[in-house]
Amino acid sequence: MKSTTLSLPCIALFVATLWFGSASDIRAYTRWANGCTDCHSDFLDSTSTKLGNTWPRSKHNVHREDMMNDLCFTCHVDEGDNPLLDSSGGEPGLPGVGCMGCHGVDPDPGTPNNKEWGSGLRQHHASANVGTDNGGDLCVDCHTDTLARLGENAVPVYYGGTDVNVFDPCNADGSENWTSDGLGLDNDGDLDYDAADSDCGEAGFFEDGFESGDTTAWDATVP
Ligand code: HEC
Ligand code: HEC
Ligand code: HEC
Ligand code: HEC
Ligand SMILES: [Ca+2]
Ligand SMILES: [Ca+2]
Ligand SMILES: [Ca+2]
Repeated sequence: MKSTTLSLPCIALFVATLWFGSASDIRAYTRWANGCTDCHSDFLDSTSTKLGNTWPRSKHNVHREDMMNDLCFTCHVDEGDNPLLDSSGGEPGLPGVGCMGCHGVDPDPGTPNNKEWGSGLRQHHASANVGTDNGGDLCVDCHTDTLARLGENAVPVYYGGTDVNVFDPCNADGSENWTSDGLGLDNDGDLDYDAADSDCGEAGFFEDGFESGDTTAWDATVP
């Protein structure tokens, strides 16, 4: 009896050590199909995680042929590999930073990749309360983002690059939207998209005059 009560916690601790010690290797989201696909279906189909939103063709084809003119190595190192999230072969003028070239921004330029480019993307998942993956984890269970997050208007490094057809994170030109909902990305993860995000307010104002339609600050008095 005594040995049983002693050994059970020992076994539990041993198993827990194995489990948590290897968790980041097994579940690591270093690549698209190692965790993201728990919730996002195949990249090769045209479904969206956003209710009512549809892609005109597969996410793969819209990304590679519409958003970009056949730039395979913005995502792949070898054609057809399961892409790393923040590393790729690169294309002329475009560094090999993978998905983070559009789904992230460097919060601390000039320093080596600090693994926090995707903090806005993670914040969007937290804000939208997407819940846990198949391993029972939230993004924050593995990621500690410590640097200040940049705003919606911070321009990702691939935007406007050679043969890239996405230009404006505030989506004033519509170039960040490729689906039925008319929205681009919530780049900083506060759930406000594009021009509805206050980070984009000023740019919208100066680009087309009175985009917000908010007249409360207007003054009828002629100076
Ligand atoms: C636990 C489920 C889950 C996991 C895991 C997950 N996602 Fe998502 N993701 C969602 C849901 C749900 C949405 C839509 C949320 C909303 O806006 O209502 C979403 C939205 C997105 C968006 C659109 C964001 C925007 O600005 O509208 C991108 C891009 C994305 N996910 C990429 C990823 C990547 C890359 C990974 C892996 C690193 C990942 N997701 C892992 C559930 C998940
Ligand atoms: C936006 C990022 C992105 C770009 C750009 C991209 N791919 Fe992919 N590709 C992916 C992802 C993600 C997968 C799915 C990997 C998985 O699920 O294992 C994939 C899968 C594939 C596959 C395997 C599935 C299949 O269709 O047979 C091939 C081959 C492939 N890509 C070729 C290409 C070629 C060629 C180009 C350039 C014309 C390209 N890809 C551009 C992200 C990309
Ligand atoms: C089980 C642990 C785990 C979970 C859960 C997890 N990740 Fe990660 N993720 C990792 C590891 C490990 C890396 C690789 C870090 C490295 O290379 O140093 C990584 C890398 C990333 C990167 C590239 C690094 C960067 O620049 O930000 C992104 C983006 C990313 N994850 C997004 C997400 C999102 C979004 C979620 C939640 C939907 C998520 N991850 C949940 C373990 C996890
Ligand atoms: C050239 C810029 C660019 C690159 C590179 C890029 N994406 Fe995207 N991605 C976008 C844009 C813009 C959207 C939003 C389109 C829309 O919703 O209208 C998007 C949307 C998505 C979504 C949302 C799908 C949904 O549920 O509606 C996922 C998931 C995604 N990308 C994954 C990836 C992954 C994984 C990679 C790297 C392998 C990647 N993207 C590389 C620009 C890019
Ligand atoms: Ca859209
Ligand atoms: Ca936002
Ligand atoms: Ca945006």
